[in-house]
Amino acid sequence: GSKKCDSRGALIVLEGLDRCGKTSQCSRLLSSLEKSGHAVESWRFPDRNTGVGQMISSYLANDSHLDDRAIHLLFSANRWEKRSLMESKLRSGTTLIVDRYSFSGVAFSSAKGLDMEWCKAPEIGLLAPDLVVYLEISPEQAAERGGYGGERYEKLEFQKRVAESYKTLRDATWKIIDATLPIEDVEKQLREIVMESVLTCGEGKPLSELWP
Ligand code: NYM
Repeated sequence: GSKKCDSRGALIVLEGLDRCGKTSQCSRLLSSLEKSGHAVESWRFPDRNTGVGQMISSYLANDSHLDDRAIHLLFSANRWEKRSLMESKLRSGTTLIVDRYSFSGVAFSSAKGLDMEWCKAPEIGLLAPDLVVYLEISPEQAAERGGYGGERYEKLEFQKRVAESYKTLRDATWKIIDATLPIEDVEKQLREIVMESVLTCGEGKPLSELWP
């Protein structure tokens, strides 16, 4: 018979509080995977380049006001509008490193007091990541790092609640890295964890959907 081997790229998600160092780690990881010859792209949510993304961006800049549930659904829609491209990239063998995903959606909105199950519902059916890496830092330490950019949510009291939400959300499959370690050490740990996941997906691990 025909042995099925659907080699594909890995869906890697990085999560964490604002100022945890996710964005620099994503770009370091991208160049290191590129250097070793992997097909890889770096994505981020919110993707501010789409129409929905522009509404989100103006909300985050405090240029517009939106109902908490309305903005939550826009963040989700912003992932839905990228879902089919995401799937075709993965199936064609490209690994995606994604800076924030549904977990940010749930953690930030539930930190406002919205019910967590309600927050999770619109994410059902999006692609499930093969790996979630949480860059852990206390809200206090994150706040000390060169200050926040002044966007909505970038306040110590709010970040404390986001940290609590992340704690509720995370499960045994998440990999936690101490984000207060030197940047090179975080990079090295991250690369090792990611390579393992890339390998498994290359061997034909099936794609699945949220919430597993
Ligand atoms: N954020 C991000 C949400 O509230 N919900 C989401 O679904 C996503 C993806 O947007 N403070 C928040 C977290 C951040 C803010 O993200 C902008 P970034 O990574 O700073 O561009």
